[in-house]
Amino acid sequence: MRKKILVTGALGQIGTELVMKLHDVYGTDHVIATDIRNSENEVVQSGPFEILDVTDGKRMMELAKKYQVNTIVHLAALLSAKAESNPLLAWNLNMGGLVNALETARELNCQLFTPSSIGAFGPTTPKNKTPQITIQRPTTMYGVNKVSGELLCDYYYEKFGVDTRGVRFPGLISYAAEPGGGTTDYAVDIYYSAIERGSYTSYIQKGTYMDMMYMPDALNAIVALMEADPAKLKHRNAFNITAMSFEPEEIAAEIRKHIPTFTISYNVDPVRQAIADSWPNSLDATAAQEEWGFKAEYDLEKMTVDMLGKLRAKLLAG
Ligand code: AKB
Repeated sequence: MRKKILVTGALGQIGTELVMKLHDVYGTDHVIATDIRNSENEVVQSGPFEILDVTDGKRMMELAKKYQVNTIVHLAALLSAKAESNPLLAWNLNMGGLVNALETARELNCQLFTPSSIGAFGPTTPKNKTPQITIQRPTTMYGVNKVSGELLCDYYYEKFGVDTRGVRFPGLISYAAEPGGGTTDYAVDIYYSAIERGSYTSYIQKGTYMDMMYMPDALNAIVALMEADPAKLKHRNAFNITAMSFEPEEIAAEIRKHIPTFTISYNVDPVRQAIADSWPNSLDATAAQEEWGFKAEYDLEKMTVDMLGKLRAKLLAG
């Protein structure tokens, strides 16, 4: 059956690009974009758009019924650093929104995709090539939300047969919409700053490795997993995926290949550094590769060429 998809958090970093991709794959009328705010942007102007606060389960259900959707892509969430500055809000929004999405999916028999994150791991997790199944004792509110969300999605599949699917995203790098409130955001900020100022002051300390991925690979992964043959999915939710792992000096060196005078300095933010230190250096994505053919096309070199080119064009256009 052709998918008809309700997307929450459609004006966020992932949603802004995912909605346009879903228009291409499934047709504009088959994608209902929703967000808590409105904005003059192509997501709002190019197809169905509705205001939705994901903590309002009644409204989510009404919209899902109104448009007769059979799939929900639930993206609305507070990211790690923001969640740490307001843990109770994070719990209410991240968990309340997910429960509403799961209940809507259960009642209307929808497939549900929702992302987990490298934030679902903690300081006692093996740091390198972190396995698919391993110790998960995160020390952040965001991590607590993500682990709870993974378990809740497994529960709704086992108990109610809801077709839940998800990946653990690494830091996502993109030029269309800026991320907000994450720990890995430095790897986006650095490109803006390189073009606009020729230098960057990093809030993450040199030597801190984290997994990262360029947005086109993240979007392909979402569609590939949503379309994957359920008979082949042993894990279903929270698949480890990654494209690259680097630390600030390495991304700076890559940028320097294109902007030779570029410099990086450090003014470390203790909160975000502590979060980064509690996360893995690199994930093992074997389960995603074997069960639904996950493959990333962009490494640091290829991403930097594309990112600098696209960002320059965007910033020039004003
Ligand atoms: C964050 O930094 O909070 C996010 C994530 C890795 O989930 N980008």
